[in-house]
Amino acid sequence: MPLPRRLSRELAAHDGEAVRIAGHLEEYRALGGVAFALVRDGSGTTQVTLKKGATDPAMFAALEGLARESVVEVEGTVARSERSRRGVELLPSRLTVVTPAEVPLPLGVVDKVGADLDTRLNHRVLDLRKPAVRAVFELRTAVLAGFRRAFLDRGFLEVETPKILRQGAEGGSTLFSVDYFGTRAYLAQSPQLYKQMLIGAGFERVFEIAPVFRAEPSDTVRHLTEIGMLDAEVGYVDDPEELRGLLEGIVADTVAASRADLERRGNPLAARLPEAKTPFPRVPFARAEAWLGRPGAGRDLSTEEERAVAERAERELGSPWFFLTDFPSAIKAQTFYARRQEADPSLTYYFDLYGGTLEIASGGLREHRVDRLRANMERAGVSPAAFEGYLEAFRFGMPPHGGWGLGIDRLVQALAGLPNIREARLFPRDRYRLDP
Ligand code: AMO
Repeated sequence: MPLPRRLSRELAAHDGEAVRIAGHLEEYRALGGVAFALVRDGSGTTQVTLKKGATDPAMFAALEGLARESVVEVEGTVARSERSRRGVELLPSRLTVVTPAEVPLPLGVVDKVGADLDTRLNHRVLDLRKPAVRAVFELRTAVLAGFRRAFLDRGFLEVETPKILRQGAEGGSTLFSVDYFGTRAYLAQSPQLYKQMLIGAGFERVFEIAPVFRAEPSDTVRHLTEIGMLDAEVGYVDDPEELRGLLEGIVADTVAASRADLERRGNPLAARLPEAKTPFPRVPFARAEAWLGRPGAGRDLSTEEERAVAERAERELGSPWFFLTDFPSAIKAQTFYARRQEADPSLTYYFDLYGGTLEIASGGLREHRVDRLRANMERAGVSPAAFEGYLEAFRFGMPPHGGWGLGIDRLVQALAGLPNIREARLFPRDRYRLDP
């Protein structure tokens, strides 16, 4: 019977026992009579201590000649040790080299000098072995689990909508086309049309967590071409405040649950997560324009303007989270599904949610009356005939509804304080990157 495999984090509870560990050989250092091998697994690093006289000399020789990052298995006895980081060390009785690593490593895992992001992403598997990089994906796991919990607690159904479409919803310029058995199809930019159709199906509340695709040619620290999107749609809402209340509650619960989860794991990002205290401030778009000194310009914010507005909001309103509300209809003209305000049709019921200096989510009330929806499409230069399947959902009884789309990569970027969105995805896709 092989000994049970234990993770590094579990060893302290097994003092004096014979165990087996396995992982990547991070480092081997021989200092006269003793030598240390650091073996890293998914939970941390174990110090294996070899002692001349007590340890089989063949083991010293095997480790001496072994490349860093090889996978090894070590059997031995757990012993208390003041000097090791975890308070315990492993006194080895048997070493197996499972798979040796090649030399040289294209990217060091424990090097003090940081590599540039391109090199890191080119050799992402090695990069992901770094505990600080792995920590981001523990955060991402916690965020996804937190969202699922928050949606399920609020009575939402989780749905999966098609990603190969005949038509896009978010404007033609960012559509990727694919050859679909000789006809042209597109990769979904958003589940937008389908989540609305499910409200027509009487599903009341739906959410989806899935990738979407944007042929986004801009090379920035906040744009990707494959994005993790969290979409939600809610039926029988007539007030955008109800939507904003739901969204901020879900974000606040998710941040709190993520913090608790990371604290349990001892993940240092727990202390970084910005407080998400509800209600988040509301900033009407017109107020943001006044801040920028360009009232009524009627165009969307540039990246620099977004940042300026976010900094001002944080300074004046004391929250890194805030809603930018009441987007002008002129700016949302292409967003044909956006509903105009009854009292002032020059404004929509659309809003963005900011976290830090990043736009994290956007959403609002939808136009649920089919004649007005068709008129919006025509104004946007979109042919209603091309959207018959979507429009059918509106022709046979559609409740008033609304929802939002939240960029998970941007949220993780904001929560972890990452300078570049690429670091928030395992294997990011951008204008120039298709590998690995
Ligand atoms: P929108 O296009 O604003 O809205 O997208 C919603 C959120 O997705 C994120 N996002 C991106 N993140 C990284 N790279 C990109 N290229 C990128 N594009 C968008 C942002 C943004 O706030 N259907 C609507 C949502 C709705 O109305 O329900 C939509 O997709 O965080």
